[in-house]
Amino acid sequence: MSMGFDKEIFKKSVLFNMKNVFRKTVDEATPEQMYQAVAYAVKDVIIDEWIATHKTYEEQDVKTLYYLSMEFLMGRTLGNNIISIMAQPEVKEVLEELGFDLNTIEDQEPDPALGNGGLGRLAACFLDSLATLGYPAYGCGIRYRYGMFKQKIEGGYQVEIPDDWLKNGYPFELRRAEYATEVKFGGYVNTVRENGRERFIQEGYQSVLAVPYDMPIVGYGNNVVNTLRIWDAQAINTFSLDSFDRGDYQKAVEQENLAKTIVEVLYPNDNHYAGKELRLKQQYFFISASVQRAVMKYMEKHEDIHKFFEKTVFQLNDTHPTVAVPELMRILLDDYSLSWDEAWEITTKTCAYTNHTIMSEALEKWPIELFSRLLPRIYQIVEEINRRFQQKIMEMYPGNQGKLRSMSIIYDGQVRMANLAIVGGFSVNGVARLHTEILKNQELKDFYQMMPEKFNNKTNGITQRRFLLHGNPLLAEWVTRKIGDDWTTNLPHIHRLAIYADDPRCRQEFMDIKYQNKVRLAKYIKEHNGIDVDPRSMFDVQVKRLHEYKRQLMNILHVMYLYNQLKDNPNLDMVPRTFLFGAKAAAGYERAKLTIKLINAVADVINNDRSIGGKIKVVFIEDYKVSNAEIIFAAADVSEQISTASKEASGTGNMKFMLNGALTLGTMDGANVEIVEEVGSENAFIFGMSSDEVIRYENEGGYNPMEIFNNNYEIRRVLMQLINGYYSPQNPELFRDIYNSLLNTQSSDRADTYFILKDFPSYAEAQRRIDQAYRDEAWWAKAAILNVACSGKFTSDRTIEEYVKDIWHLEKVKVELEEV
Ligand code: T68
Repeated sequence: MSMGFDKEIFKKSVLFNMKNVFRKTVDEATPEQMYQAVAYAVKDVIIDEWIATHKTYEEQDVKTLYYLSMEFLMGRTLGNNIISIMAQPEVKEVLEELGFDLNTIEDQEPDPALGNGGLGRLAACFLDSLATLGYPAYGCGIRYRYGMFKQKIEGGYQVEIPDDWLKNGYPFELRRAEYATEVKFGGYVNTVRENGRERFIQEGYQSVLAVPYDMPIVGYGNNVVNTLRIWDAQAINTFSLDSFDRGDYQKAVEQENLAKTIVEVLYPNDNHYAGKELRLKQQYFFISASVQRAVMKYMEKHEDIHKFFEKTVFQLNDTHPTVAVPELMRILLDDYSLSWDEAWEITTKTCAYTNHTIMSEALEKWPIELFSRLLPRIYQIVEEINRRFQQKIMEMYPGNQGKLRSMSIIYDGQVRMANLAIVGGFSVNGVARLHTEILKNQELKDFYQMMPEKFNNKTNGITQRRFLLHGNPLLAEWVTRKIGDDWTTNLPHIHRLAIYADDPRCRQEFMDIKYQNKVRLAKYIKEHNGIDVDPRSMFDVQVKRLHEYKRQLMNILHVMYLYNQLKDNPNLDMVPRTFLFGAKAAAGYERAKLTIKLINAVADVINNDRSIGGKIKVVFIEDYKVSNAEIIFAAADVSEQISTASKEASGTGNMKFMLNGALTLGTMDGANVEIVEEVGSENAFIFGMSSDEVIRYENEGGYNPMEIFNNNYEIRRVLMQLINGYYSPQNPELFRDIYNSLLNTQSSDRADTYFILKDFPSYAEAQRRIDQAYRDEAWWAKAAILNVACSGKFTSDRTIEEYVKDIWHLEKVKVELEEV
């Protein structure tokens, strides 16, 4: 496919880089240096495709998507790029000839972690699919100096280590100083009259220079290379200050500091709004730069700004980029002198919004004081958007104060970003069918009634190129041997595997591969955590961000409950099981961090208890991230997707496990609903309350967990062990907060907000079904193969095609390389 790839040229390129960058020969090189030399050689191959792609886009004057996101959780690039240029066998050979192993070299790459979890990883999967399908797109984001922190476990506690991912430079990025753009903060708005029209001018502001770095996003075997553009902040040259400000030393220092702090670090909260001023600065910083550039790029080729939306679409990844709405308005009003109505038509035909959560604690609501001080002109525009929108509400629903209260953009001293995103765009989508229904019928009901045409669902997806082809080479080869390789770009074809689910030999082959992947994970755990796990045990895995609604606590309480049973009856007949956890807790989320400590405390007791004959092991895998996730999914037997129904908008880990042949243990939440629909409920383990039941309880003010505590001895015993020092003899009070959260009404929350005790009996029962089912290896193998076979819907290729058809309306592009 990749016409440009020549093994000998590539080898020379590696040797040349080694000499030129490190002044070394290959024999003297460290693996890290080898990684750099190889990465530059790969980039060299990619560059030609990158140039050709952008040339094609210009020639064909394509419509372009700007995927605006605070987060892109890319994971390592080298391995995927090598796969995408279809040169993996050759690169592997070259490295072997030079005395290196490709896996070891790939492991040298820092894991670019410019994201928290699902939302950031979704953005990365989308970029992969867009390039592979040949759609013109930019990802726009922030080049954080420090990404998601690295997690160490010390004494059972999480310790956060800064992620200095740029320490040795990042070979794949390209600094584009020529596209640097000024972004202004603060000051005040001056009104002047010009040609009978009011003009608004921001004065007394501070500014920073936004400098873009481009990363290539390589399509799979199609010569298409799109761009992830992440913005760095630099101090504006003091000499370019207004004459008025020149020599203002104080201001120069302040601007310097602003530039330094603005892109310093990714906020490590997922599904939580903290209201920090710096966060709003980050948002406006990358949005203003991205939107300015998009307008400039459009105007380089077109005359009429009125048709901007015909060539441009902005997708807002959650509300974090919502200032794009007033920023585009500002540019059209102030820089292009359009009327309000003209500007509004263009803006609302350009912007579209994706919602990723219904949890109220995640809703962005900026205090007016802060918002207007930092973005005075933007705030004026938001006020006017709000004034006009309120007028519309009053026309449609005369005298209805409830509608005003729920839908106003500015309300109760706050700017509500979701409301702004809904009003300022033409599309609002949820990320799984159930989630979209909850948006339409509960959370955003009034908006849905007023503008139903905007609402649509786009069930999330994942890229099979990373999470099967790269992450699970043994299974990928097996699948290809059985059905050919077109699943790599057409995942639904993987359904052809279904016929092999009934074949005993295929079942055996499948289980052998699973076993080898478990051995690989066991080795990883031994090397990184120093813990021995038995690959012959069942691997039961919950990896995702730590959050109360995801209920890692329910999982570990169940482990405690099982352990009690084993202590009562050491001969208990059960399949040996390894419970694996991986999760980062936001640095300020105390209860989440305490849950990590609890998991490790339980692990300590159980793993050191010889009397249970190794029937249970508990492992907390340190520093869960994209690169080890690939290894973990491949090795899983059971996929724990146990959020309180209605709380997990979609989930995407659930899809990665399914693709790798793990069986889902889950609630009817998020995309689990659709997973079960595809694979059949007989091939998954479903338990717990439905979202309707949960929402009904919530509306009724909760339930009484004390009743369960009083009536269920097993649960009571487990809960008492949280406060009697069973797992923390030195400090019996250590887990008191967790105990309280389950039984006592907290300051603002109901007791057991996430219905852990309520769902526990049904969860424990589902766990017993799993134990029984796993004993029948033939059945298990069949169900696992069927999970792989039925995963076709969950490719991000499908998700992207739906966005294109319903929202973006992009044209597919073919890129031809010129012969060299
Ligand atoms: C996740 N959201 C959803 N948020 O929780 C998950 N939030 O169900 C869904 O599958 C995924 O998005 C993709 O749609 C997040 O990951 C965040 O990370 C986040 C970050 C900052 C602020 C708020």
